[in-house]
Amino acid sequence: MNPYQTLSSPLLNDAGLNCHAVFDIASLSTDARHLLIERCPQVIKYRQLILIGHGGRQFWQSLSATDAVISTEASNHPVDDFTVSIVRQFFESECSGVDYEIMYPGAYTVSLQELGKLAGWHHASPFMVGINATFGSWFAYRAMILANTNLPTSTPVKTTSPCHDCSSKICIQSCPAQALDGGEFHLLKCVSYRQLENSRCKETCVARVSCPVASEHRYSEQQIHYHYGRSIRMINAMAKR
Ligand code: B12
Repeated sequence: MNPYQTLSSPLLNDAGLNCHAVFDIASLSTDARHLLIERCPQVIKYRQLILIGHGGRQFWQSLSATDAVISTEASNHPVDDFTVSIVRQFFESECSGVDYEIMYPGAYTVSLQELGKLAGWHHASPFMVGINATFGSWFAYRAMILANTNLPTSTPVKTTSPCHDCSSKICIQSCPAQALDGGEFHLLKCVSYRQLENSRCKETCVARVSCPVASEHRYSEQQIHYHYGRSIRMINAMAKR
């Protein structure tokens, strides 16, 4: 069990949705509550906010074992579809009759990384994706749900950033776009380099892959290519507009 796995649900955990944080909305800071209300007004109808993520490889293995075709078509969202179907099954079987709404995946623009900070999952890394001591950067936010549940609230996991003790800063040196120079992430350098014909980061992130933290949890090549393939297609589409 990892320190973020606070719900014992076999449905979630067997699907690799093994990171959970339950917040009582009324106990959030006033600032966080206002931001949430601004971004998703429905918040006022619910008691709890549940953040669900995956850490490590199990999620992809479980997704691959379903009939979902892991398509590279931008219109197809097997990761989100699989997550939503597991979350719905979780509510049907383990929180039956409870009102809930899935806000992510969806159209709402709440910062998942800010929620991850509140949950103690997220430390900033030089390469923009969050990092934590258990999974390194090999975790992501898969669902955010508002619900009238009475689940036990989770205590934020307190850890220091693994980047703190990293003396080599190999990610900064290995970025072919020099997009991490000076310890800051330069999105434009990253994105412009990724769009080049002979880019080494078209369907991967050389800096992220070079990070030694929790490399045993590193996604498979197929999963890395899937996620970065999607983001490069989104970037290319935005550039054409
Ligand atoms: C836009 C986006 C991108 C854009 C980046 C554009 C940019 N300007 O940064 C693009 C398309 C390039 C991108 C790519 C990728 N992304 Co992206 N992306 C996002 C997205 C949708 C929003 C990020 C963002 O703009 N955040 C800042 C915004 C929300 O700030 P804001 O509106 O100004 O809000 C501020 C305040 O109002 C306040 N706030 C807002 N809401 C709330 C709520 C609370 C409670 C509080 C306290 C505060 C608060 O905080 C913000 C200030 O920090 C997030 C998902 C999400 N909804 O968070 C994923 C996300 C950041 N991406 C993610 C990933 C993994 C990637 C990719 C690696 C590919 C992928 N999809 O797997 C690539 C690689 C990036 C690269 N090197 O090229 C992950 C990171 C996971 C992690 N472990 O940290 C996220 C979290 C998605 C996920 N499902 O997990 N991405």
